[in-house]
Amino acid sequence: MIWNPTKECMSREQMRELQGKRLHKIVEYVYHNVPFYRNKLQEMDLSPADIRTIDDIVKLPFTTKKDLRDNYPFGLQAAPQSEIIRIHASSGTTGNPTIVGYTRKDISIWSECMARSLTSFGVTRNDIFSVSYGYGLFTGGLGAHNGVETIGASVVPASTGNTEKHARLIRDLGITGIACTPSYALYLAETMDKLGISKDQIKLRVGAFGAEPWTENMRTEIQNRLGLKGFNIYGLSEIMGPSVSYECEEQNGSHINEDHFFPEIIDPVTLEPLEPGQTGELVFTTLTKEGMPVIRYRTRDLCSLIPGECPCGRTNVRMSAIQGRTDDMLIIRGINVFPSQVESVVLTMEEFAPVYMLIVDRVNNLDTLMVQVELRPDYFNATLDTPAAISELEKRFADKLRSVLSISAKVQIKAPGTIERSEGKSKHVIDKRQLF
Ligand code: DLL
Repeated sequence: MIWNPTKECMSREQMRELQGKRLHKIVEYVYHNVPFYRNKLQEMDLSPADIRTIDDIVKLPFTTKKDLRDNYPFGLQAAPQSEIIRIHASSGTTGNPTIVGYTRKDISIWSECMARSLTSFGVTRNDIFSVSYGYGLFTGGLGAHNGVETIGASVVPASTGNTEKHARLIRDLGITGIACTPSYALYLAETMDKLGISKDQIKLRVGAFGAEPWTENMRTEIQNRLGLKGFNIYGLSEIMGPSVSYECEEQNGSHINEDHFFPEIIDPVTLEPLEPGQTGELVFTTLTKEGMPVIRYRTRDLCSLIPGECPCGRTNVRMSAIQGRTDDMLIIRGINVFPSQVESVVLTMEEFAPVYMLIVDRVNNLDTLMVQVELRPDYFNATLDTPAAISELEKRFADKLRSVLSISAKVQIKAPGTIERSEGKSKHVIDKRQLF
């Protein structure tokens, strides 16, 4: 089933024409409403009149996460505040999160994209569907929720946490679909084993998994343990949230909602466009967004675009699975974490030297984060013989980290000089998971 055949199956010529018209309109819109873009265009001697077809996109400047940070909180917002009906936020590389406001039309387009995705996964109004992405500032929960309501299935807003209760609800309500991170799906399977709930006592048949990288091995394991078919869903807060792209039954790449989000692949070093099929950095331009449109946003995600027709009938272009990132962002339990956020906390505490290490692992299908930090020699001598002081310091550090990262971390305070130094670029992460 296809939710919107007109938009998901249009000819390539029609799509490019539509994209060209929308690009012209969005450039005109940001030029008049966002001084940041107007200045950038003027510096390049460009005016909206220069952008007529989708091929003109290469003339436009890129936007980066740093631009969003520098314009915190509302500097890139194009619509007046009275038109904004929802605000989401995602982790920034330092203390400030990235703020994204949505107008009513934005939310309605997002719900439509989410409905396209769920329909592609085989979800219908007859399903009982649990949304187990976190609700809140993260786009996963509310984004998926609106899509389920749009197609008319019964939504169970389970969110994350309280997994035992959730497992029982899946059995007792006969829940047939679930949206969550792939690692949460495995954790759920484990919880069901613990509770003695077997695969034949539950009716799950569809999973919408995303928000973090996952492998084909993970897909097979989740499918075997929960008895469902798992589909990939991709998105990012700066562009929309879940449903920027989605798999179809062919499971050979994820179709991009390219009437709303125009994709490009560039060489992350030269910034030159790459050919279809080549792997590089994914760049998106929002073609219809009103709240916070972005022009050529560098996602830092590495993947390729898959040329050619898909047997499912959809004509919108597909992207491969994400193969890595060009920056040091980690995704831990579905939450984006930058080592620089940890550094910003370390620097606020005078007891610590600016030497730290994040150790990420996956234990029983749950991501774990341990942060090691070194005491400064003067504090080391002063606190050595008072274990109570060390544990008070650990607690203070852990609390500060939790408030900045939005996830809890184990902390380990180390003696001066004991965290390994690297000779070249300093290394702050040991990731023991095998995600790509
Ligand atoms: O993770 C939005 C989302 C929610 C997508 C629920 C899918 C499902 P952010 O928190 O801004 O937004 O994180 C965006 O997560 O740039 C990728 O690096 C990664 N990511 C998201 N989906 C996938 C996926 C949401 N399916 C960042 N596969 C992105 C691999 C993914 N990585």
